[in-house]
Amino acid sequence: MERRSFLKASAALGCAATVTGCKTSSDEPNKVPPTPPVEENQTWSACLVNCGSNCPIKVFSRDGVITRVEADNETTDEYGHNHQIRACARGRSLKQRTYAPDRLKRPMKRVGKRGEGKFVPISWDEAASTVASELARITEQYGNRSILKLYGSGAYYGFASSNCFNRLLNLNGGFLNIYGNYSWAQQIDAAYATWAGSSTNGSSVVCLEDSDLFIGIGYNPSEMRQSGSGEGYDFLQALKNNPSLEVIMIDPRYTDSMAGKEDKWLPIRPGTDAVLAEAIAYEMINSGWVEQNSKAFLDKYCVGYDKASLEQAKADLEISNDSDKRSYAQFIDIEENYHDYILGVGKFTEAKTPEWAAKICGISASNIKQIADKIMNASAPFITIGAGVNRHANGEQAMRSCYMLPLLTGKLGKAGVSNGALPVQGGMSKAGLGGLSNPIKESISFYTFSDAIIRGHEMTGRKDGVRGTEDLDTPLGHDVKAIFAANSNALINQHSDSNGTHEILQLEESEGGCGLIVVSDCWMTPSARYADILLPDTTWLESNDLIDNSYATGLMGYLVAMKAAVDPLWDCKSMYDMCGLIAQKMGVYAQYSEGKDEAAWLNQLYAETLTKPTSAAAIPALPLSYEEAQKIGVFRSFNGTKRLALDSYINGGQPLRTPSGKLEIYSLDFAQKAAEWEFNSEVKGDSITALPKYQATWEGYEDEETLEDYPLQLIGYHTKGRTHSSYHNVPWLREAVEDAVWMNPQDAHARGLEQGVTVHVWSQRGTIELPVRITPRIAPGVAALGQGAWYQPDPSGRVGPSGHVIDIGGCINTLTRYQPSPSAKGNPQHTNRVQIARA
Ligand SMILES: Nc1nc2c(c(=O)[nH]1)N[C@H]1C(S)=C(S)[C@@H](COP(=O)(O)OP(=O)(O)OC[C@H]3O[C@@H](n4cnc5c(=O)[nH]c(N)nc54)[C@H](O)[C@@H]3O)O[C@H]1N2
Ligand SMILES: Nc1nc2c(c(=O)[nH]1)N[C@H]1C(S)=C(S)[C@@H](COP(=O)(O)OP(=O)(O)OC[C@H]3O[C@@H](n4cnc5c(=O)[nH]c(N)nc54)[C@H](O)[C@@H]3O)O[C@H]1N2
Ligand code: SF4
Ligand SMILES: [Mo]
Repeated sequence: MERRSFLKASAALGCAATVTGCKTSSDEPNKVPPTPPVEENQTWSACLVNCGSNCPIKVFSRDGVITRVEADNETTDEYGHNHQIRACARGRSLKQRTYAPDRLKRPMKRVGKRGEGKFVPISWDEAASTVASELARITEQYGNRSILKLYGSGAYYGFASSNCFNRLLNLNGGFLNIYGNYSWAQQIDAAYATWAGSSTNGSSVVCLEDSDLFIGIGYNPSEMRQSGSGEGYDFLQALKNNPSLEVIMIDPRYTDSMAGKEDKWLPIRPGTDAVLAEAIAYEMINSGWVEQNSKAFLDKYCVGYDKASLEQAKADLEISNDSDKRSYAQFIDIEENYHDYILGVGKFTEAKTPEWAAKICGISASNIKQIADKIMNASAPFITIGAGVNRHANGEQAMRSCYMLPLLTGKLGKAGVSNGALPVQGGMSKAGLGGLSNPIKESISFYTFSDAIIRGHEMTGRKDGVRGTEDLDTPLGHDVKAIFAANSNALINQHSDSNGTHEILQLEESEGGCGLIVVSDCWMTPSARYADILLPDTTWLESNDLIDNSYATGLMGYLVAMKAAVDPLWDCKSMYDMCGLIAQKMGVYAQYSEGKDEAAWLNQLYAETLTKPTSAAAIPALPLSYEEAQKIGVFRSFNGTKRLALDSYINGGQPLRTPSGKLEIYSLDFAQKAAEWEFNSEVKGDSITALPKYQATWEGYEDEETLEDYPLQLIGYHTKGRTHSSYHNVPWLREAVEDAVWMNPQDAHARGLEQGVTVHVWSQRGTIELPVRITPRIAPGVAALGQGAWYQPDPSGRVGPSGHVIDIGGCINTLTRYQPSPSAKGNPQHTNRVQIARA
């Protein structure tokens, strides 16, 4: 079907085919939503999960019981003006989630081993006293650097956020910081190396109007930005508004962002995007196109394209007044330039031809040549590289290699062109509760927390990426002894190697493990099972708060003044109140609360929000009092301004903050790290280079060590049925979006598998059990699994082919490896080799 007619057809189909936050009622204008019965009370809440949006939710309740929820159905719903911020299936299931049988109802303390899930209820008084006294003991015994606030992204509150824990821990003298995140660790590093800026500063999606070619590499906004006002919806509108835009998608999976909207899908082998990028570069350079068309751009704005460019950069650095800059000159090797590397000349021997690339990445040489031709012929190529590419063993280099493509076109700064980064987002902003300042300067990568439990004392900057120590060899000097995990399931479920993490978390303090694990959640998640003290939080529907549109809202900004639909259920307390109780026991309540209760804080934060520049354009206008705002609920502000990537550098003449001030093809920071850091030669691909280069890695396509026993590559993806592990415990969603491992018919038939049979998927680290979905939507040789299912080792102790107890929950992290990536020390969770067989 032609794309344009498909778009019409899909508009008519509405939501029926897929579970998306799409627009059914505007397609059925006569269908008016039911008027609530009079005795029902209606308030506004929101879905605060980490999907990039915070969709408003209408909550109906009667006699203190939530009766139903609705998505935003206000306004006349004109796109680009006041369109509705419709919640997806997840937000619409919030009543189920709020009343889920596994809600944490009262504070508890652990009585069994960590992970066993054996707890006894305790009073809030006991819970708060225990946390306060244990925190004091551990601080005294091991120091503040042994206390860690874990990464957690489960609730994007403004006020009752996990910052309440930061306040507590800072009032206790501080804690070990973490840097980076599971989403973008490697791409942040790559963007920093290339333009010393954000990895989300790509041109805004509306700029697609001016483009004639879109290339999405691992870019899937329709599934990962599902809000009715999110990037996914903007992307769909942009395609509709520019029917002549050619769309090429490169992804091992055929995603909903395609589903007929693409002109071409090129299934690529995971972890090999750098190979594809290099072969495209080869075509562009070898044909003489770069010399004729973009050489002047590369000379003026970039460092490292060829020998001359590096010679110039070295000379410039050597005469710099800034001694830091002068010291970078020593890391320049002029033979190590991109032109020679790609063509295989000078010190390099292998040309990066399409024929070479095809064998590795699985895309044919003729297709590679065709994409290269399209890029060269496009007047405004808009290239976007999604974070699926970064969540790999050497995601840093994969991202940097792909960022080369927009540079080579020489068209950056022109209308309709982007730089490869994720599209910049708009939005309104709100004031939130601050976490107070942390006097501790040392930080570790978010991802290395489990390692820091057992070897924090010896972790260094040179080997482990520890920051803030005196020098690269001064060890952190402390193991992690206390963990505070608030709205996080990263303690085990979302972290790599669940079975390995289990072993570490199970260690008692006397065995060299943690002395205190505090978990605050609303449900008995896999991570909650590892808590020593469990603190039950109120859910979003029980909360008063002030929230904005979160970080990937697309072009529609909004604020929601949330009002609790019902009182805190059971014996739950808001994060502000539970931390307040602990603060009392610590004797720091006055500093913690600054003399304010919830209402006083919300009034203050609301007043601060009123002064934000984005507040002026709110529709309707923001009233003076927070209480009034709660009655209205939702305030919107659409901003469709076209924002061009790197505009201020290319068109505004402002230098970049890279050491050279230019776009760095040859990264001076990477060159320095490559020279100074220590990498593990036993870990294939654990290395970095100044140039963006493809690295064959452990458990990558080319890894021979695992080829025989684990012939399939396995990637995770962010499924519509959950946000990470959030919403896993909602049966509606488990029915709506199947949790099954995707396999290509070729691979399934070779194993004698039929559709839907139960299979074992195993790696060197564990076995999971779940159904198989046989589908041509996944490349041959690759398996795919929605991440976030809950880790659940079979209580009967059945052992799988890997020799581990089978995870009947089907959590992908039972299979993933804990191996920090070379530079960012981030999570390589999409790099896995597995075998699959009938269970
Ligand atoms: N529905 C839903 N939405 C979400 C989330 C969720 O859990 N569920 N989580 C949110 C969060 S916190 C984040 S960080 C984002 C994550 O958003 P992304 O990082 O974009 O999501 P992924 O699904 O991991 O990867 C995107 C695509 O990359 C593909 N991919 C994987 N490996 C490769 C590769 O080597 N090469 C190429 N070319 N493609 C590859 C995957 O098949 C997938 O289609 O999503 C956010 N939105
Ligand atoms: N294999 C693999 N692993 C991955 C990924 C992948 O692609 N593949 N993606 C990674 C990415 S990008 C991310 S961002 C991380 C996300 O990892 P996490 O930040 O751990 O996100 P969630 O799994 O959503 O867990 C959030 C937790 O918050 C809890 N929660 C929700 N609302 C509230 C509340 O109001 N109060 C409290 N106290 N708790 C609440 C939820 O119940 C849940 O336990 O996962 C990473 N893990
Ligand atoms: S999961 Fe995201 S898109 Fe869905 S309702 Fe929640 S905030 Fe909106
Ligand atoms: Mo993420």
